[in-house]
Amino acid sequence: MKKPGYMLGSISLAFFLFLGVAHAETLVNGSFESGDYSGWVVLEGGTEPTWGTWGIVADGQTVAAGDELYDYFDGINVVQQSPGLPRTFAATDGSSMACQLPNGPQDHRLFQEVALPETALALSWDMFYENFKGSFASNQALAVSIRDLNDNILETLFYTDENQSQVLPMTNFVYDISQYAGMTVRVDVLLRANQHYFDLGLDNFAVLVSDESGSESPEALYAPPGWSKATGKAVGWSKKESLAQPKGFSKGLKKGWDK
Ligand SMILES: [Ca+2]
Repeated sequence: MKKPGYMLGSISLAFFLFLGVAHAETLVNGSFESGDYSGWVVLEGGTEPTWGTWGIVADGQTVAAGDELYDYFDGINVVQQSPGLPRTFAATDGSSMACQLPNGPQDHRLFQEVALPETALALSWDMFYENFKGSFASNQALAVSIRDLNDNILETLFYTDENQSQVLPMTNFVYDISQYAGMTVRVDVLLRANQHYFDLGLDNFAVLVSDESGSESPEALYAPPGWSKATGKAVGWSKKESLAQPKGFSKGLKKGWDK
């Protein structure tokens, strides 16, 4: 018969192993430390190359109205016009981060195809936004979704519904994606800025996996705010079950902001 202390130790170790999480290498350049969008696909709708900028900014960099910022989609420098400027960017991991600064009515996407390991637990990332319209709409919205390789949305993890504020400071998000473990999926950000300026910043995407070594990844070190130790589920943000599929990825409008 085992001693009570031994039993307790076994239970504690098993509990620890089950709860331990660590970062996986399956998602590459999630912190944009390459200084570009290596590993990612950036897209913009419409035909106006200056109506959106998928930029990379350095930690501490200030972008002012009238400054040029390189757009990694169109491959040109774009003069920035957002009323959110000047803005000083603060990376949450490393020395650089991603941003999208719309200048006119356009859709913008950023995604990466990720082979999730069987041990995948959650997707974690840091994000800020500021919507100058003052309200959200289907064409004035921000969504972070898991898509299949045919671009079908499997689950929308975050969506700017009526419960979300118009201005969000840099915030860590963590969502349970364990149901997609073993699958190759697209980790996808969609910004639809068709009515007004809508600034976005992103950093530190990571897939959290269960840590079977149990040695170097104490759960307390990795579990970000919002992660429930009790359930292994994301808390604090409501999941939206579905988001209407954007109609194509078209077309921007050759006029000012939609009313
Ligand atoms: Ca970074």
